[in-house]
Amino acid sequence: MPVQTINFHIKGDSRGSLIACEQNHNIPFDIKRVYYIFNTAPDAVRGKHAHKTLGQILVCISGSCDISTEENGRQNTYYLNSPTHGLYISGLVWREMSNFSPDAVLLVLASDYYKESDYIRNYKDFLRLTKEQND
Ligand code: T46
Repeated sequence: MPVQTINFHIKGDSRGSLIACEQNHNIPFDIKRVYYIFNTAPDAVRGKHAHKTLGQILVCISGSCDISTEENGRQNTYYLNSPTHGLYISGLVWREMSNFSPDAVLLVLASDYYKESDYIRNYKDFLRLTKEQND
């Protein structure tokens, strides 16, 4: 499945909670890059692109935001509001992030380094590539 929700196992005790992300254990790829998005304007819409090969797990470790996805004609919106849940996106998936709360910090674990050549930033190109993939 190109878009999957992930529930992280919480190590908790009387002091609080801890979640560990380990490559090829609970994260299904080698983690080559970590970035985080914060201070997002309330009306901002980020993303608006797909990737050719990148796999990513998105976790809203503080606050909340919406992740809208489209793959193979299927559209969904996921409300991320917990450090205990992630969204795994791989394959040809158009994604948009919006509705960021003022305290939102969106953490992203990525399977590869930043490569602009992996981005599909034109929606018509995304639809064409989706069609080619299905032909
Ligand atoms: C994605 C969503 C969820 C870098 O230099 N290195 C990086 O690793 C990244 C991610 C970005 N950048 C530069 C490229 C742009 O000049 O930072 C600037 C903002 O990047 P972008 O407009 O692509 O950011 P978003 O929030 O629209 O998308 C990002 C990721 O780029 C993308 O892979 O899936 O978050």
